Amino acid sequence: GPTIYLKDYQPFGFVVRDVSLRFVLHPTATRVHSRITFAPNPDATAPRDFFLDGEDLKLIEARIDGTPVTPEVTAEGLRCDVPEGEFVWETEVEIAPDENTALEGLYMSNGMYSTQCEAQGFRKITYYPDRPDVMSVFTVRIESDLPVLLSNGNKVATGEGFAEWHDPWPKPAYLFALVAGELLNLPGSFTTRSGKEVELNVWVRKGDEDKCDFAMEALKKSMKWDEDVYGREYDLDIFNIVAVDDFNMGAMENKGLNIFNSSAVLASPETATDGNFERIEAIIAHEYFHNWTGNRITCRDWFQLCLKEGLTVFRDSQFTADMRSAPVKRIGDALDLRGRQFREDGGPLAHPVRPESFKEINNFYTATVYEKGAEVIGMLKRLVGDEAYAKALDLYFDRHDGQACTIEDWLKVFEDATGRDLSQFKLWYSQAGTPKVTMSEDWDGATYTVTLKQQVPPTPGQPEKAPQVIPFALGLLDPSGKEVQPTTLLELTEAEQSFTFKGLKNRPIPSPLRGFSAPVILDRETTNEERAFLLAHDTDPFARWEAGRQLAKSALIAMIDGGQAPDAAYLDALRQLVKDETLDPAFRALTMALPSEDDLAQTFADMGRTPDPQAIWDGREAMRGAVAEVLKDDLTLLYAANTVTEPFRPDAEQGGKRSFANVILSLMTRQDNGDAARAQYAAADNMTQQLGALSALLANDLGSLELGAFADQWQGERLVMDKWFAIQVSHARPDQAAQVASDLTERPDFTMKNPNRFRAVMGALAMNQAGFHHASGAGYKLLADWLIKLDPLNPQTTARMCSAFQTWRRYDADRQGMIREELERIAALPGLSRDTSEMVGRILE
Ligand code: BAL
Ligand code: ZN
Repeated sequence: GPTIYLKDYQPFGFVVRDVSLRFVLHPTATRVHSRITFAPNPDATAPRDFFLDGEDLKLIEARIDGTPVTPEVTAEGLRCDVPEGEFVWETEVEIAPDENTALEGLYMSNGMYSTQCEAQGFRKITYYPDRPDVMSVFTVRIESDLPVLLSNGNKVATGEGFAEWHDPWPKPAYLFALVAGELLNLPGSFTTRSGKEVELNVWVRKGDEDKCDFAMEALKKSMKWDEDVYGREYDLDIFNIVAVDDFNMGAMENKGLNIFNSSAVLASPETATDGNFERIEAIIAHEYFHNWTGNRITCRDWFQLCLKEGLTVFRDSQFTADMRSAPVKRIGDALDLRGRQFREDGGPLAHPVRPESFKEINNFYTATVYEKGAEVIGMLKRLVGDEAYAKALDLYFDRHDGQACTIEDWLKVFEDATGRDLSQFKLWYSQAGTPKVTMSEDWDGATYTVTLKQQVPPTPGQPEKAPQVIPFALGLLDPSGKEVQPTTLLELTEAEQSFTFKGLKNRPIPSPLRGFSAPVILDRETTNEERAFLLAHDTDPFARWEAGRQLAKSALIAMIDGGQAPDAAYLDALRQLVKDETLDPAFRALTMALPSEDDLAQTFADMGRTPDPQAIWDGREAMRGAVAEVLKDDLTLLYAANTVTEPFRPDAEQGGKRSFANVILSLMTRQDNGDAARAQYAAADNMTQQLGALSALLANDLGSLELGAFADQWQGERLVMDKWFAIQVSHARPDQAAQVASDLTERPDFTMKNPNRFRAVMGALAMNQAGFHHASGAGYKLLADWLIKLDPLNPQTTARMCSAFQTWRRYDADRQGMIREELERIAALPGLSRDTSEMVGRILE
């Protein structure tokens, strides 16, 4: 397919005055009538070309001002001669939602109709200028015998077999949505700060109505938070959320009608873990926040995706930090960024936060656009300060409400609000790659000097990089552990820069990159003594956790690499920390978690070494055994102290205790042959404890009885069964992982048509690093086999899962050869989707 470039952007030749759609729903022959008023666009620069996007549509008829016309129709759309001035365009097309397995456009899922239009799904519904800078007011009439018929905006009419909706806010087609089905609603209401009453609904399939309360509460909290913190009020009479089982992403922010993957809505204590609850709260907030950052102000073109996604992720992370624990959230975000975004940034799929070209935009809903995009906003806020940030955001909403904008517009409001020149800062949007910051120090007895050097590595298509603006937060401790320099923001703008601190009595111990103040890799020579010191004394929770992590990593590397015994200093520091009652249990749980296999593999690669997945797996196992041994006299007490006895609440306090108790339980299981885990499993009245116990058992090759009981208990609950599928693959031993995954695909309840179920097995396989990268190559082959099967049905999910192969060049020649073979096998498939073809091509390049 052709490559599309940011530099080629041209406005559309026409404006859309209004859109009126009529759907006559039928599983295999839905009729879509459109009536659209077009007028010449005065801002258009090129000659006007009336081309409307359209894919997989059967054109029944087209009219201009009531007169039938015969457009030239291709696989991508249609072109037609049109009058000079304003005109009314009408079409009738036929589509087959039941045959739409790509889950893009209008499709059916378990008997209900649903849509997914972002990025370019609306063109599978009708002919339209399917681009975000074409905005219009939509009126939608749905005709069907199904009882619940929903679309965007406010409901204006309803009767036997039909409903009509009108959305007064001009929007791009990607925000269009339609839902029809036999659904039940949990109703609610919210009164906005100006006193407007908004009707709220969470719509679900029968049987799921008892799992909506948490989502409803999360929605209300989000609405309130956006008023309190950003001054943003909701702008329609009604806000609907719908849960759909078959969905490619987490959720979608369609105006007034958010559509969610059911895994991102449905929760009860019995069926959802604390992690699920937190994720649901964050996604509900994210989609709701899009109403202003995405919908009221949208993107001019898809290259600007980070304009809405980076900002909205940043907003939802602020929300979570406010609702839960800010330090725990920040550590989680750093883990996620390093695990997913740094990986992407360091490999063949690296691209700037604002990409400059693509073949398939669906491939750019990435950790870089989303999570690094959010980090960039966090840095901006840190650099200008909270007050200036708030001022700039107010200006953004004032100036650009109702517009389709660019990153230039975004940065201009910050420049205008603060007087700051952001031209160098803008490199964060255009240069790919994770900057490496090398820190060195000097102490002359009176002055402490910190020298920072930055280097942005070459990435595909970008061999040379310029220095970026890096906000580097630093604190200093004296040798007694007292903080002698509170957190100070150093602004690194040059390739190399020094910063001095005077008036110190002793050489200080630095606490660098506090709060993970920039998404960079810090390179600094240090000692394990110093790491242990920071782990014991640092006042900054992120830096403290980071010190522990570095200590763990260094101990693990020494074990894996040099066959050394587990580092006694690390084990001792850990023992102090886990027993420190002043520390949040969630923080202690995070500090006990070992660096992931993938993280260790990358660490070896960064040292210029070839990682051995099996050795890494063995090393982590040995370390867990050593930790269990050193804590063995403390485990029972720690477990008891962190066992929640009050009724279940899905909040940070209880969740933190449960997560810590589960970590302790997994260590106890190494010592007691599974007694404590079996007891927890039997007594559990919530999924966090049930799954935690099952996981502890499986990790120790115990728990086959519980695994069977779990399936019997939960066979009717799709989302819980997804966990059952995934946990077996995650805990399979390296030489068995591919076989376990393969066996699961033989079950009647495995289906690749449901992305959640597919990911539960294949995603878990890709995450089981030692299993996926097992020397037999069975993991590679199994994943490729299934990607080949899935691609004709669902290109989006297939393409996304290809990223499992993105780290392939860090491995040895045998593994690289096997992976190349699989990638080439996929690439050679006749009729391979544009999505998968682009991904495989980039990975192989
Ligand atoms: N806009 C796609 C889903 C999301 O980021 O909210
Ligand atoms: Zn989003």
